[in-house]
Amino acid sequence: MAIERTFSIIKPDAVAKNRIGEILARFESSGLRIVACKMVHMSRELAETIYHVHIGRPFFKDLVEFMSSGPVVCSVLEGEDAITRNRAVMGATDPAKAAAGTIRADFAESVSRNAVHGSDSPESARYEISCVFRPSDLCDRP
Ligand code: FUP
Repeated sequence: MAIERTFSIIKPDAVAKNRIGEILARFESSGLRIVACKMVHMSRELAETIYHVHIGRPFFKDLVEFMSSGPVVCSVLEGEDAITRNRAVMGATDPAKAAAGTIRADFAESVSRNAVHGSDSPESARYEISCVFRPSDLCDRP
C-alpha cells in the first residue's frame, strides 16, 4: 500500500449542521492524517473549477450553486491508500445507498446535498488540492 494524499470537502449542508468536528474525527479514526485544513466560502468560479469534470451534466448548475451557498471545510488527508480509504469512510454518493456507519449514511440528506466530497484518483487529488492550497500550506506529519 502506498502513502497518498487526497482532497476532502465538508460541504455546506454538513457545515450548516455543525458536523465539522464529527466528520474530521471520522477521518482521523480511520487512519488518515490531516495535513492541511481551511474553511472557505467558495466563489462560483472556484466551485466550477473544482468540479470542471462535471461541466455539461444536468446537475452541474445546481452543484455549483450549492457548493458556493455557504462555507465549506477543505482538507488534505494523508495515509495509506488515502483516496480509497477516504471514499470508504464517506460512503456511496447517494446516502440512501451508503453503507451503515459511513459519513453520508449518517449526515447526508440527498445525492445533491451529500455532506462530503473526496477525490476519486491521484490525478484528481493533485488537481483539486492545487485549486485550494499552495504547496507551502501542506504540513509534513511524520
Ligand atoms: P462522488 O465522487 O461520490 O462525489 O460522486 P460524483 O463524482 O458522481 O458526483 C459529484 C457530485 O455531483 C456529488 F457529490 C453531488 C453531485 N451530483 C448530483 O447532484 N446529482 C447526481 O445525480 C450526481 C452527482
